[in-house]
Amino acid sequence: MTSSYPRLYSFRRCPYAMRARLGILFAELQVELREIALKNKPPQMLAISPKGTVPVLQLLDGTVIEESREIMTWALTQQDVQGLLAAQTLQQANALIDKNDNEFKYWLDRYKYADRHLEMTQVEYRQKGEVFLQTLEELLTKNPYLLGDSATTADIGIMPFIRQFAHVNRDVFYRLPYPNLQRWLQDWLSHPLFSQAMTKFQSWQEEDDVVVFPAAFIDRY
Ligand SMILES: N[C@@H](CCC(=O)N[C@@H](CS)C(=O)NCC(=O)O)C(=O)O
Repeated sequence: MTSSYPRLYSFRRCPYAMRARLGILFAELQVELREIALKNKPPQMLAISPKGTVPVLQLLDGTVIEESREIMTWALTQQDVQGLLAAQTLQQANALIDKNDNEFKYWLDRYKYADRHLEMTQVEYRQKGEVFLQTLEELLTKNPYLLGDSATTADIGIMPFIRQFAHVNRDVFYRLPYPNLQRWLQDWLSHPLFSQAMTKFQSWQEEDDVVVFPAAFIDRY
């Protein structure tokens, strides 16, 4: 079936895909969502993006965007009512996301799957990850959001990864000395757009009707 929306291949629990969905929600756009299973990627997705990672966005003109940060930025470039791409913080936001993706994610994966990486203990992996948590804590000591009084791409681009880190062991996370980060994460977890980003969908099948995401816009939050 042809659709009049850009098409997003997504996986609910993937933090990169969460980043893309949050970008789309904050931009107040709608896309056609195809939920996939990582173990059974649809050939239609692999045909447009052979590297096989989610998220992937295909625009109406056929352009394919296959990096989560680019999808988030594309969405907010279409419309950015809340100023997440504010020029004065953009460079800093990109630097923080770089740190997240290139350094923190490495330790996060090892902390999460310490039993598969026996070079260090789980506590050591956690402590390596905490270096980034300390950076964020320091920023959040000054401001309610990472880079000021309102959300930027740094917040929505990084939050899904901090959530994953916290969820390795919530008791441990909430006992760590990062009260501002803990408050920030809690606020994001209860944010209506985050709840919307985590809507559950069945895995897409070719014969399915188009799933529009979001199905409706949230008026107030
Ligand atoms: N740099 C990519 C990374 C995306 C990524 O690694 N996604 C994971 C899921 S969270 C994936 O699709 N992995 C492929 C697989 O597990 O087969 C981005 O930012 O979009």
